[in-house]
Amino acid sequence: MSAAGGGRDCGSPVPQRAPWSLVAATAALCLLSATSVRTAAAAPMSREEKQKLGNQVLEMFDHAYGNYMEHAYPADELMPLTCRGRVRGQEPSRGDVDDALGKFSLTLIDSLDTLVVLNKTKEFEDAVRKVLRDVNLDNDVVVSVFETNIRVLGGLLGGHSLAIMLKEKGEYMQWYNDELLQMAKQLGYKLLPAFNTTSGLPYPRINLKFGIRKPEARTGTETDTCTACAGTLILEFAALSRFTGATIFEEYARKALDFLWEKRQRSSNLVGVTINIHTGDWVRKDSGVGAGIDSYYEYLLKAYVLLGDDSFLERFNTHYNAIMRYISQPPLLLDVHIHKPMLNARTWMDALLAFFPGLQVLKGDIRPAIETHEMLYQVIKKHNFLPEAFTTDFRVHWAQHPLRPEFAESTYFLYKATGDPYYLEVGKTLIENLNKYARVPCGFAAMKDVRTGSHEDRMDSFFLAEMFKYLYLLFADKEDIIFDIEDYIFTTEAHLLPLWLSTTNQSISKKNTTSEYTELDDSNFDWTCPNTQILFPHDPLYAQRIREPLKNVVDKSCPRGIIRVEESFRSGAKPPLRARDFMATNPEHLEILKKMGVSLIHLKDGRVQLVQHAIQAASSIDAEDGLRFMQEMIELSSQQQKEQQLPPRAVQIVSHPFFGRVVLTAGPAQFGPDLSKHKETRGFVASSKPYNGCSELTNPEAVMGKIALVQRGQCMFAEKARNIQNAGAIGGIVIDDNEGSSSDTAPLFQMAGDGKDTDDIRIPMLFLFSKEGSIILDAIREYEEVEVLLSDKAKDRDPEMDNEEQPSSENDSQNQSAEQIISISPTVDLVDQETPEESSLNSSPESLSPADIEDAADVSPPEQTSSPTANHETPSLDGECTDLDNQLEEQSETEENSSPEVSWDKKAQPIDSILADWNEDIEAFEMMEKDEL
Ligand code: DMJ
Repeated sequence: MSAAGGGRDCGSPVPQRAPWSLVAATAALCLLSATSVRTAAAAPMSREEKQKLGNQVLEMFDHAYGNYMEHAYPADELMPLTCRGRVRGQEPSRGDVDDALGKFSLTLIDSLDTLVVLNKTKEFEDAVRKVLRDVNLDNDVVVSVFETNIRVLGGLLGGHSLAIMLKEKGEYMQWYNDELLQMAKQLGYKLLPAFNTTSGLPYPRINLKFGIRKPEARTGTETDTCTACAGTLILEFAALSRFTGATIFEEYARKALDFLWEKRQRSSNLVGVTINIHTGDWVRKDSGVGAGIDSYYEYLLKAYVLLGDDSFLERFNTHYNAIMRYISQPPLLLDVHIHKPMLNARTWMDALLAFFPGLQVLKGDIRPAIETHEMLYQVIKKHNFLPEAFTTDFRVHWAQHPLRPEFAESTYFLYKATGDPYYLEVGKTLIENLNKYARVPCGFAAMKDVRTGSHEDRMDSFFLAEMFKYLYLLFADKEDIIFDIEDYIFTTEAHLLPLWLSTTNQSISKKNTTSEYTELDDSNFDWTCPNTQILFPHDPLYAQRIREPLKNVVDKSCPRGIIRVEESFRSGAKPPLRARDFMATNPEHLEILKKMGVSLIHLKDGRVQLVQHAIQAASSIDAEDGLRFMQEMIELSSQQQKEQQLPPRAVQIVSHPFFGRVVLTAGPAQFGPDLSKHKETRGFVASSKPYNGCSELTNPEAVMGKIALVQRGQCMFAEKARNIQNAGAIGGIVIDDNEGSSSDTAPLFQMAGDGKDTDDIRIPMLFLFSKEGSIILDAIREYEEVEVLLSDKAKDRDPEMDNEEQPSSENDSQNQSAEQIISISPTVDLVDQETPEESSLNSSPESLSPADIEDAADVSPPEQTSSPTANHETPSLDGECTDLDNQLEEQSETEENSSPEVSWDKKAQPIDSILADWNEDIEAFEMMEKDEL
């Protein structure tokens, strides 16, 4: 079925279920006629250029997939920095994120249908044979039910869908006899025991071999799961049922969805982030469209499209109205509390919500989709990638970026809906950034820190399943794809399921239709497709006009508060006191605090501590304001702590064959020159003798003019620095002696001084964990001459990098190195530490169990006690615009100007305040990990 011939009569009410199998159900649903509209704002892209970009995507896919197959397969994922497979149990655990790895060649399965979309039919045929020959689904491994469903079950079903399509065409896959489907069914049965709860919500994890509960299973004691984890099953499970005729899968997935719907917060119609699978109580009552919830909404709308069941559309529309009412604050999408939806729950957004504009296209709500997408694009332009989380004033909140596809997905759907070539340019930027910053000799590496450009030894399977599909489709014309993409719907992992399933084995939906929906009023049935004539009324500049007012939204942004203006003024009352405006010396503020039940305790060290007793508030409204004030203060305090930390640094390997492509995350030193102030140092590396650098070097000739490598331990960092400096080294890298340690799994820290004056240390020193250090040591073994750049962020890659086959001559490199050695002037950096060798840079959330932490912000009246500690000074956010270009620089300046106590001495801070500061990040981080961020 072609898009143009799509069956639905967009624009006229269709009160019965539409024959969805006839409807173009890619996310461009009902909007495809708009593709003929071309805006004048962005110059149209020629067919040649589109083809060139499409070919570039193919080459990039080959680089990623080829390296996986060559160096990692049959392992689940490629580790692109060390060029080997990630085998669970053989690498240090990364926590929940490893639950996607089931020793089932995850990346191969997740890539199956991408091969067909990219027209690599021969490779697809080979890949299917490999899956059938090599993959074992019966491993004694505990895996995430959610991840296994979307990546593996979805991957097998997507592979099956395209295998039967190819077979029917008569050229490829003639031998295929539903073998992938049989594997999918086997896997489906393996997942079913997870649903053995009274609620019908699945346990979050399952042992592939032993299921749940049995002692050997090592799982089944969990009480909570995320909403997306329980609500993102219906497409794969229904497809499995309809393909095989085994109704049980669709039944189970429907039951879980019915339960979530039943538990929605009835006045706001929102759902929380985590739910108790036994009681159905919301465990986390914050609600957004990103981590933990995202694909629940996606699956409601897509289940309607795939299965044609009205109840799913009704539910989706109900939630969507709530989202647009409370969460959407264009161009932002901000989490709120389900019970108090006018209250924002945080001041930052996570990267997963970047899929939402794509979903809005499917819904047909283009304007907010354009707005949010534009905002996200500007954040990307600032940092090259979308940081894992960023604040409402667009500063980096969590700096990593695991090559997520969501933004590319939304870009593709917006292009389909608007035909605006602007979105092709956006795609081109994504391609350029991936090649420039993430491409390494052995694949593409996730960004460890978008600010420094450092890498993580990780290439997630979704990068192949989704990113390349969306980028390729963005530039492809109809004839570039060997089948009609509009006959399929994309799952959340971009696997393709055929729309004809809507008319196959429908008995299940009939059997399970509940009568509950009659209670809802008709306005929830948004039956009609948006009329593209109205959406784009002969106006080729439609999208451009929506983007225009937002064009500087990131650059010109001032820090935002977390309370909405309209709410503050709703009652005509004076807006409540904002944490960022609070001054402990302002008598009016103190009065307001008192009314809100917040008392101020002056600590001996000059700071103040805030404690709230809701029961002491003048009224329940004041108590609520107090609660909100405390939440703001906790966020502010946590933000300030982050800003007061030294950001991580980068060690970039610039010599052949790396040419700047491999960037390692390094811990900074509190002494030596400040690398953020254009003091980067470039030089060849040499090991010190003794390797611990704790005494005068016996090989000064080897380290002279070079960057000396020393091993951690046995003496102070500053002592090592002095010894290598005396031997003539121009910089130093301390490598952790703790074998196997890695910045992937351990919190980075900064190297402290030795309690004495460290002004005499004039060379930069950086710290690498053992795994990152061994990348340099391995390179020395293999290439002897290894040159690195020590800096605050990765610099543009060398021109040689463009020709990886052409190693630069040794002399050239040496000349470059000589030219680029920066003269080092003495700088006084930061403060002495009481701590003997190191101080923590990160709060090390891993070391704290969430159960140990009281959630100060969540304690309910009447006896709420929250105690963030604030400085006497008004927080520096006051009305000033932060120039993001200078953000890191400003950050360093703040560090230099800040008092030691404020910057470093966490010991002086009350423990509950620190815990409260950490708590939100820990919770959200864990949640994101669980949700496979
Ligand atoms: C993918 O596995 C899926 O898109 C999922 O729904 C969310 N996260 C990842 C990619 O970021």
